[in-house]
Amino acid sequence: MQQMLDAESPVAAAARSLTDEEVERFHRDGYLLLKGVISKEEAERCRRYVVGMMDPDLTLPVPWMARFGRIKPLQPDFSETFADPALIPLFQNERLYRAASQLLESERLRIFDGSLAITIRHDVGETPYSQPLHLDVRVPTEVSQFRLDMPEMELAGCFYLTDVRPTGGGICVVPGGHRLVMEAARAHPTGRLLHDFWRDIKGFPEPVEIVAEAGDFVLTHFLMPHNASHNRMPEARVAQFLRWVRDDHVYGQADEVPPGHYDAEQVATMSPLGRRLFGVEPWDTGDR
Ligand SMILES: O=C(O)CCC(=O)C(=O)O
Ligand SMILES: [Fe+2]
Repeated sequence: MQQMLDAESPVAAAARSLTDEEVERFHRDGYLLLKGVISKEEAERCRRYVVGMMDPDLTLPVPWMARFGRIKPLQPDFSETFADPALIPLFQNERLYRAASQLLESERLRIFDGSLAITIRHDVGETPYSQPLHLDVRVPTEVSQFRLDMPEMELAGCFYLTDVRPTGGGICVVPGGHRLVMEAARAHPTGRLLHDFWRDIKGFPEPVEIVAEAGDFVLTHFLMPHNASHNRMPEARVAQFLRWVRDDHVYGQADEVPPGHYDAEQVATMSPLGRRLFGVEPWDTGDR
């Protein structure tokens, strides 16, 4: 039994997947474009699955949102996570896990988010963007200041499941913007509260759209100001969003998962690494 656990241990397989140069670039720019994290075929399989969630008559279920051509599937309880068995391979991608481990400086990570977006063409709007520049962070709004340490940190990002050409609805980031956020927050006693709790950031440099291909992953620092561009292109952009924290995350994201939270089919699709990332199994089983 012990041997079986050892053989299955995701940690034994965990090695660096980013070069020193990439780690340096991540710290400098606050993001990295990782090319070909999944194959084009796998991206296409996932794209079809996500687009297939839409009713053929284009009825959008009541909880779903549609803003400026950006269609966001939501669960009946308005939660945004889609850990469907067909999409679980994206969550437990080994190369991404290793990159996240390097940047979060721990092998004991938890994964979450799993939200989806289908961005269809949108022909109007004065700015190139469909959202204000913002942060999405787990730091509660009751907390007045960021800690700026590893147990607070999150990594974020998205899989492109379609090729994204310029003005094709891509995610937009401010190169080095995470450092501007840290500077601004540090200089203010209630740094968490600035810019309407960082939901509407004003006065920052213009974000740049990430142009990339199906199967690429855009990895971002959690303090990276970002938004999405309007899709002015004929093709829909399809993306899946993921986030990682360490298992000592201070704001509860790595809390225990209640038994039965994931059904048997979901658990059966999870790899040993996946079961730990989803919190179905604790990190301290097996030989580490
Ligand atoms: O669609 C995107 O690429 C980014 C969307 C985003 O940042 C958000 O909805 O919070
Ligand atoms: Fe966002």
